[in-house]
Amino acid sequence: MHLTDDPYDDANLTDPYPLFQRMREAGPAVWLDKYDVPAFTRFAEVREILVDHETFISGAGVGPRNYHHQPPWRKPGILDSDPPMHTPLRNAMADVISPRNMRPLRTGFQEFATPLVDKLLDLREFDAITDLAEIFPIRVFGDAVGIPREGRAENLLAHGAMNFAQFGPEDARYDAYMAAGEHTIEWTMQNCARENLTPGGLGSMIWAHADAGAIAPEEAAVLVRALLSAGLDTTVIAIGNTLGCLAANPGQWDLVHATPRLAKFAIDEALRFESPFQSFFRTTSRDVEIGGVKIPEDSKLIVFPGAANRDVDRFGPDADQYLIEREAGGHLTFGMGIHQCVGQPVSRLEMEVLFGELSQRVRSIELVGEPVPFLHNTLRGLKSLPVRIVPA
Ligand code: OVM
Repeated sequence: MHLTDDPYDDANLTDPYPLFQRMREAGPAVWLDKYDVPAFTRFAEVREILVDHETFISGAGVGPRNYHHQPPWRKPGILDSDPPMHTPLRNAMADVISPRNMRPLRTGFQEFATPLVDKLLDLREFDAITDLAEIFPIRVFGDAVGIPREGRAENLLAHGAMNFAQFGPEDARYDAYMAAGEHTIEWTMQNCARENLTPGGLGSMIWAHADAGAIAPEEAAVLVRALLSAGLDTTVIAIGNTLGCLAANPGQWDLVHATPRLAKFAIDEALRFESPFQSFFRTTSRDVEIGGVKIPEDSKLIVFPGAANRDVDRFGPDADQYLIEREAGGHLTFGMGIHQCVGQPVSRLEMEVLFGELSQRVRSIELVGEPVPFLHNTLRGLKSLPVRIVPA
């Protein structure tokens, strides 16, 4: 089935779901003529592709650029590699972001969440993106990794947006994020160096694996870079999207407020419903047939977790509704298989602490203006979310 639609144009990025539905209904695989590449939007095939990392490789890049024929934008790392290169990188990162290392972080996260919510309750009306969703991870995640406080706000979000632009087409929007992020590369790489990372932080723990000989020093720097470029924008957007969902669905906030342990489910359902991470590419390592299409070796294909998460065959006829009491746990927002997000315990801890605090102290969250979408080829989030909160 051929489609001439462009999932990356302004209208479809603003509201991708009608197109995603047409793509899912058109078949298990659709051919996007504009990009000359097969695309997968159904839950079953997206999952199948992600778990079969031997057929659908990452080592040729997870954007449209095929590293077998074009140079990578920068030194490949944990994201754009396959075993055996990927394995020690993944093991080091998994060891650093282990439950044992998460527990001590909770206190610092909570110590920042309490006064932040005090301040927001004083303000009553504020922008939930710039005054909350961005502020919290920039502080607590930056501290957890162990980078200087100064320079974070100016560098990290623009760096992430540039990085994630690599996972989509190299169009005018891509050029804009590349240009806007260029000035952040030096600051970011500087803070990946061992001597600039706070002892005891996650960044420094990555370097300990280089000291132990498990990974090379250059690999340690690239792993810290991965942490900084993958861990921040995604969490900011996830917090913003969760707030957006809850502001638009006051009945769902009532449930969270009445039963704060439901905050976890409100977060997971928001991750499913508005995936911060919408799409990326894989490359075939052999001739393969999937979803009724034959794909030759060394071809690119696009997967859309953001569409798979709305598949009625997996999530039921109400997949297009934000319902925190559903079983959202199987969503593909963090991927699946050997590349499944290794950082999710940090991101989830940040969100659980923040929404735990909000759920107890905030009676309601009301929209007081039109949310403004953040248009990006890979990420889906909000640039502005004007809200009013009422204290409990
Ligand atoms: C990177 C990177 C690493 C892991 C994940 C990711 C989800 C990006 O090195 O840029 O995005």
